[in-house]
Amino acid sequence: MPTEDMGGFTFAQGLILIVTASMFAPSMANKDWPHKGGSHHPNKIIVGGSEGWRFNFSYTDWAIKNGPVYLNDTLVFKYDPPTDNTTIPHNVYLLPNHWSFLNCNFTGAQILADVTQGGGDGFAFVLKEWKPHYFACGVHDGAHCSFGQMKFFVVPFPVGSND
Ligand SMILES: [Cu+2]
Repeated sequence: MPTEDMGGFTFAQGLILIVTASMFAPSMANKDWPHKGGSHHPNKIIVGGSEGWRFNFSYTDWAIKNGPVYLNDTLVFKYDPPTDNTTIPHNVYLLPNHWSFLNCNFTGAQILADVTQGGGDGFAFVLKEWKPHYFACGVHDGAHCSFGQMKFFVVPFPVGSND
């Protein structure tokens, strides 16, 4: 039937529009995308820089100042394991969505690293997916997230091909 054909065609066109729009969105947010004159070498980024992963440091500010991240970049979380009572333990969770991020709600969150995994060279997480990644510390029922600013999100940009 012509009507159904028309409806299917329109739906397909709509999908193409959505996909095309989302493909070009990063180029508007980031002048460096896609990289020109060479491929992107994956970076290793220490979360918080010399501050590491700790209580009472704005990782949202840090993430903004750090600039764009790209697919296959590695985020490294460094925090001391709880060796004695003087060390405040931390961990790393991936929150499922923006609402859980805003509210520091860990329902459905995925633990990436426990309190022992931030020692030494730190816990390394490779950004493999083109989507928002919501990171947070889940210690004390999310108190480090809510009151200690231990949360941030990044959207790794795809890497442009060589020109
Ligand atoms: Cu913490």
